Amino acid sequence: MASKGNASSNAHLNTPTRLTGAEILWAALAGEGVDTVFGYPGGAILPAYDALHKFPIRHVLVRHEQGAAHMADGYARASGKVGVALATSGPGATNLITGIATAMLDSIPMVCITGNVSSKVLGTDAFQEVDITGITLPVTKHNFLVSKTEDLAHAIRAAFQIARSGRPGPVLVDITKDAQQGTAIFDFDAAKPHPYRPHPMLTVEQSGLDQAAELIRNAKRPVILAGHGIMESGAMEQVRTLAERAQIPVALTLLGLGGFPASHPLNLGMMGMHGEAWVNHAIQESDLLIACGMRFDDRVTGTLSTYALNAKKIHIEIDPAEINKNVKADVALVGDLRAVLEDLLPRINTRDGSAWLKTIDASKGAVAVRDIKNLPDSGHLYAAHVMHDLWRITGGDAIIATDVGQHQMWEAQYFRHETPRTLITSGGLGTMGFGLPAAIGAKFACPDKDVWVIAGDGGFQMTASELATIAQEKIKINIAIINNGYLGMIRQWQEFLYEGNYQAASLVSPDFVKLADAHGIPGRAVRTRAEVADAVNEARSAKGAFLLNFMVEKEESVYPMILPGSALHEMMRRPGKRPKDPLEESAADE
Ligand SMILES: Cc1cc2nc3c(=O)[nH]c(=O)nc-3n(C[C@H](O)[C@H](O)[C@H](O)COP(=O)(O)OP(=O)(O)OC[C@H]3O[C@@H](n4cnc5c(N)ncnc54)[C@H](O)[C@@H]3O)c2cc1C
Ligand SMILES: Cc1ncc(C[n+]2csc(CCOP(=O)(O)OP(=O)(O)O)c2C)c(N)n1
Ligand SMILES: [Mg+2]
Repeated sequence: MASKGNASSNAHLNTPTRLTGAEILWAALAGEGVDTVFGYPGGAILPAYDALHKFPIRHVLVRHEQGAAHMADGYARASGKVGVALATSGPGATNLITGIATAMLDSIPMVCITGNVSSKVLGTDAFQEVDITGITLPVTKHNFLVSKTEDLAHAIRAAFQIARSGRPGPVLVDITKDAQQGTAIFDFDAAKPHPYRPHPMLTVEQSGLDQAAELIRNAKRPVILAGHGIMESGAMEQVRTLAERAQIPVALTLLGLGGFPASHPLNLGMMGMHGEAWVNHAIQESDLLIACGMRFDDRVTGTLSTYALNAKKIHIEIDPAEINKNVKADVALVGDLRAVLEDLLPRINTRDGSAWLKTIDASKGAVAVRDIKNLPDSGHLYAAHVMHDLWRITGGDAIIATDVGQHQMWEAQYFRHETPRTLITSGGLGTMGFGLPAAIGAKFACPDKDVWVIAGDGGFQMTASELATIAQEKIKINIAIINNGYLGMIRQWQEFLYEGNYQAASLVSPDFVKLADAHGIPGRAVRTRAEVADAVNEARSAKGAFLLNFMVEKEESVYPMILPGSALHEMMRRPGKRPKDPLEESAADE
């Protein structure tokens, strides 16, 4: 069972009291609203663990510190709150790094606490000493080395403020052992950091808003590019109002999925490398792109020199460094998306967008038939069928954490996300091994939600040790392994770009059902399309965690695909005959 402390210790928050550094750490975390931390002990952090039982915080013992970081990340993505991971010095701290970098690339608010050797021996290559603040400098939004007990409360409070303010990101607080053991007066209120002051460039000029409104008024073929910033800003309503009032279709990034309802008539679907063909065509033909909290990642733009050449660009973005980084903005509105849109909306009148919407609709018929409908139901099982059934059976009302690879793209294509924070996926770093621990973090954040992890047979093995965490914590997570016997995305690239020279792509795996069983988690292998729905229902109705091992087609590829170096509209389509009827791609048996 998770350790859980004594709720009465929160009293420290009201009255300045002399405490040890270890106690100050927990008291400050509790004061910041932390209820759960994910961690792994070791010598340099043991003083902190020694004080844990006095505080109302649940500690989840992970099996590898990478898991702790991904759990904190999954917790943050699912809840919108700051996730917290804890590790010892040296190898404990370095094991966190992949998880920290994953959070950094996707702007996730997270605080990682590490212990370090005593301040007197810092820099002497003491046992398990690494310069973790030096190592994590490029992958944290900020980090602190605390070597005096009296500095600790302020560092923790500042870490939370930095992690969650402006463009969110991970912050590391490294605390020497003597700083944990010493004492100081803990005064929570006095440790409050200076109020967050937005970057001086974060002021939107009235003239910028007027120009943006003018561009929208005059546009004939506008497209909203909806990104992860919608979730981070809580701007779902404002984006929807803009789209509906001005009748502008909405294309989403991978991390934007859920920010605008999939079922909304103005939702075009995902853009980019594995996005919908009609979405990418619409972007290329557009005369105005309105980028809302997205950063024109290379997976989104294809070759920049050919990207949306006829479109003016309005870029609404909180981080000035993103403006003109990849794509030049004609109008840059630098600020919080929700606040900017609230200022912009009074300037937006209703527009008739029907001609452009009709054009896009027609292009769907011509070029964009989702392939699944045409896959023969010949007893073979395709990942798309699994995603579709999962979506249909859950009614879309589930949190899905994915791993990285083909299955991640199929999830994005076939599971329709209606609401924000229901897709938890590593976009920028593309970290294999993310899915299972991220799902655990999401379950702690949203215990009443149906939480699924969808992982490949490769990535699942990177952090499969966290099955033991699920067992120990007795949490209900449904695990779907899309088992194609390959590092599928690698196989696909080798098929398309390396003349089918499959090297290090084929994968021998353990029997995942037996592996789950060894952890006391029941499971079942699924081999045909006809079994999928029953298996999904069995997993959902099981009391505890359940693992489904979907034995899917081995050499299936994700389409469409923009090959590296190609323009957004030069998508590789599934070879073979094109069906006549447009859209409504469905994996349901016809
Ligand atoms: C195998 C693989 C394939 C992929 N294929 C695709 C693909 O086909 N299509 C695709 O879209 N992606 C794809 N990705 C993901 C891609 O790499 C990027 O992670 C993704 O496109 C980034 O989306 P984003 O810009 O919306 O989010 P982020 O990278 O999180 O950027 C969000 C932006 O919003 C800003 N922001 C944050 N808060 C606010 C706020 N309050 N107000 C305003 N702005 C704010 C941030 O500063 C940042 O610039 C793929 C990833 C993998 C691993
Ligand atoms: C930690 C890490 N190592 C390597 C990669 C490169 N990579 C991207 S996708 C992929 C294959 C994933 O295979 P699997 O987990 O089986 O998923 P599939 O593509 O088959 O659905 C690899 C190796 C990565 N993204 N992350
Ligand atoms: Mg695989």
